[in-house]
Amino acid sequence: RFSPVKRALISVSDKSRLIDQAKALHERGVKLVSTGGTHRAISDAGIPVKDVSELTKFPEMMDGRVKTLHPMVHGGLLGDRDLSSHKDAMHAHGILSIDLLVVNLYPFEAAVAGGGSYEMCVENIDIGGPAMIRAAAKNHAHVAVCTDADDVDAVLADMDANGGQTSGALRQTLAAKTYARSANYDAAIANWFADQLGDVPTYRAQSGTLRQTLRYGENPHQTAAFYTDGSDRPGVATATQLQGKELSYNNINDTDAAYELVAEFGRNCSTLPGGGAKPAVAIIKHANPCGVAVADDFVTAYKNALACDPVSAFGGIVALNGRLDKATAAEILKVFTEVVIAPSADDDAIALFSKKKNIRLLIVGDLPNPNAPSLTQRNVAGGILVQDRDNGAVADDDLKVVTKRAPTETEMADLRMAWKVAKHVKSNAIIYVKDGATAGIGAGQMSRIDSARIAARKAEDAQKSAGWDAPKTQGCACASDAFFPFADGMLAAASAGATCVIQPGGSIRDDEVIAAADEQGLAMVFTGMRHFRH
Ligand code: 93A
Repeated sequence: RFSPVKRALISVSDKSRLIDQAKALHERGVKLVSTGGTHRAISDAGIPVKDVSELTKFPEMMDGRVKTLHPMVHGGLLGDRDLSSHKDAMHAHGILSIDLLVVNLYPFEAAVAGGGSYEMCVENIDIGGPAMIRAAAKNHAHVAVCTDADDVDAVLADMDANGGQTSGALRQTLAAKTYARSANYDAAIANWFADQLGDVPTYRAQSGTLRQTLRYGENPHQTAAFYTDGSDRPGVATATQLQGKELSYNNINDTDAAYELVAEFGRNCSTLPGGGAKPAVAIIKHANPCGVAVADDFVTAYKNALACDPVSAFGGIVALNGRLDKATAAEILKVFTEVVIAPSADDDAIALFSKKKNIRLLIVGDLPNPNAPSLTQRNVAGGILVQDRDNGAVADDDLKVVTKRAPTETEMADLRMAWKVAKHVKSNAIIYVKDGATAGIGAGQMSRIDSARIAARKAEDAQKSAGWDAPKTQGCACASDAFFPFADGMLAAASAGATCVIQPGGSIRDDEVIAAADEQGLAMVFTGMRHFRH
């Protein structure tokens, strides 16, 4: 159904496109009404416009907190033009109908992102704007509502195509968009309050801005979309894609896993604060790492990560903690790879990639801080589980040697690395590390001993494919994401060649496990913290 547009109320904080659009509406014979600052801007541009206080016969007051919260405004937005009782009420009270509402809200999200004070953020909570857009959207049978400048373009085009009227289909779409906007706006406010209270999940609300409708979800019969959450956490959501096909749902999920993991090793970016960490590379498949390595240069780190499980790395995601150079790009291009993500890339590396059109190259600018608080959410039937992201880290001083033998310095370095990787592997997780590279990863098994065996088998497979004399697990460090409930899992690691173990401890059979470790001459440290990832 088509609706004429005779009167528009415009009240916008972001005035960047205001004048052109007000002019376009005026040229189409639309009468304009506006609030304080918006009114000033439009009339300064020489376009006829009424002040909303002429409608309400009430001045704007309380620093603008009360300007449109009035029956003259809300009656004009909400009155059903098809109902005689509504028309009678409008007539009796002299309420003029408003057919088009153009509002963008006080920039609350920007105030928070810009580090605004508590008072400034509170003052940027828009009350009148959301009330109006929700009213207009409810009455979308007659009223069109624009919550950003693109919507105004759409309305103008719709009017031009339909003799100055708006179509029911567009008004309905705009109404849907309006409620998504107002829900997200309120969610941003709720989340800010939760932050003020110390980042407790209890008062969190889901909030997001549509970034991209995805071709499909985890499987082709599932629909999917990608939302940004408004946080400034560097990662796949904030990345610039320099080339390659559109990212899929699984690509985004895996790329996130890769980047969060590689960030654990710190920034290898001379231009960023604390950017002196060693080059680290992680290769991810199905959200689990199949190889991680730290080295003096990225080529070596990539080769060592790849050597852990070259079969699984096929079609994988590669993440770097520093600038992608040409030599590393050339190595990566030898293996079929879906996505490469890094803080930055050299021009000649980018040029090399451009010859392989399908591979996606993402540049982020920075790495996420692995210790920063944020939330994870997961749906269960009838509910949502919310928790702090696992940003736990164990300080060296908190590592407790529990065996007769303490790890050597080299063992300790590999233990620490194995523990970092373990946090990013689905439970049950067993990780073997030798000389700064994973030697075997056992992920996602229902029993810990199976993960230990799978990690050992991966190392044997890698040995065969590379033609080494022995698997890299000989003399390796082993990490377990949670305690060994029995000695058997730990002994499986020992028989694969591990000489030292890192694990949370805390089993009622810790004594047995420690005794078995001592018997094997293993060195074992307890972290006191576990890293389940399900
Ligand atoms: O302070 S408010 O919550 N109270 C209101 O009555 C009200 N009416 C419109 N904020 C209100 N607005 C908002 O003012 C709009 O959503 C828009 O963001 C802004 C435009 O103000 P101005 O035209 O004075 O620049």
